[in-house]
Amino acid sequence: MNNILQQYGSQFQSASLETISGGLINQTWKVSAKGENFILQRINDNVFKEPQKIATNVRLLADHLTAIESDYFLVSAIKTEGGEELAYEEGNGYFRLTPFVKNSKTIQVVETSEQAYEAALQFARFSRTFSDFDAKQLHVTIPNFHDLAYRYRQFENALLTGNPQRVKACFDEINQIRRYVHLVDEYNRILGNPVFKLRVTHHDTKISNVLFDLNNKGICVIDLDTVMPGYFFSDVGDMMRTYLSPTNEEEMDFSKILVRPMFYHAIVQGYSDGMQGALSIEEENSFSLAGQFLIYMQALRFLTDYLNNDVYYGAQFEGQNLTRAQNQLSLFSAFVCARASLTE
Ligand code: GN1
Ligand code: MG
Repeated sequence: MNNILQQYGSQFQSASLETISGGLINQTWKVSAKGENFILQRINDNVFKEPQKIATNVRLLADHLTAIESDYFLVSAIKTEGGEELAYEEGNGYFRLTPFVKNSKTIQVVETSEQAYEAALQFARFSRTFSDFDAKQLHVTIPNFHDLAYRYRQFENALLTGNPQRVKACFDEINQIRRYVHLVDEYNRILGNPVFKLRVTHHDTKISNVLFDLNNKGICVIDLDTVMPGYFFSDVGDMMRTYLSPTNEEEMDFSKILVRPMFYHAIVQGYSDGMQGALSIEEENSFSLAGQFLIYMQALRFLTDYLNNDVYYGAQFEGQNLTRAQNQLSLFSAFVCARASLTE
């Protein structure tokens, strides 16, 4: 990584790197150089086909904050000595360097409902801060990223063009997915309804994308590569998907997958508080639908990738994406069962 870091100046000559694991798409390192810490991220340009769009989006948001004199803390990229927001090396790809925020920490697993509340508050605060910014100005860094109808079409294509042995072996999972196809129609209906507002949306609301201070209060959100115009469903739904169960999508013992009602209520409360009255009544009434959409979408995405020989997520062992899909289908069932009592 030396050639990349050198683009940021001589301070990085004897920098040390430590891998940060967790994400499935980009690679991340903590960089220490001359007593200061940074985060370096290699952008996966198979997924982000035009990495410059990420940099442009963050700059547009930063400019907006300056214009409205907001003190919102946006973690922007450090520029290379040549003034670029991305460092590039032939054969090595695109990188972003950001400061490591002092006295901050990230957490990997949501253990308390207070953490869920704080995270939801932060993701809502992020969207709310940009409520006077026209979200349509942002570039779409991954086209159709959270478009449920598009994800369903990809799944149907995989049934036709994917690995035929895998398609055959996934008879049960394919049927489970098909049983809930009405969600796709519901999603399409909703998108045509302007009461669901297009907002600046994060699209990757896992807990490790929130910075906490040392008193466990949220500071801000990070990992802004999927910030795009989007809907309430994406951020709320992905929190449901990743905070409700004490297990994550890698868990292979599906009997451990649970929906924790206190965590559901913490997300609803935190998100509503952070939006400060900006949600429409219809949005306020759609929290549980958001959970369904996003859990279902992730099951679809993992299963589709398995059928397509793991081209998108990769796999460390045979059947990993199938297991992930089964895990998300279990979570989906648990969520659907719990839904009535959650929304009482
Ligand atoms: C990917 O790379 P990571 O883990 O932040 C994916 C998300 C999925 C998630 C599932 C760009 O996010 O949409 O929900 O994996 N990001 C992209 O773990 O596809
Ligand atoms: Mg991400």
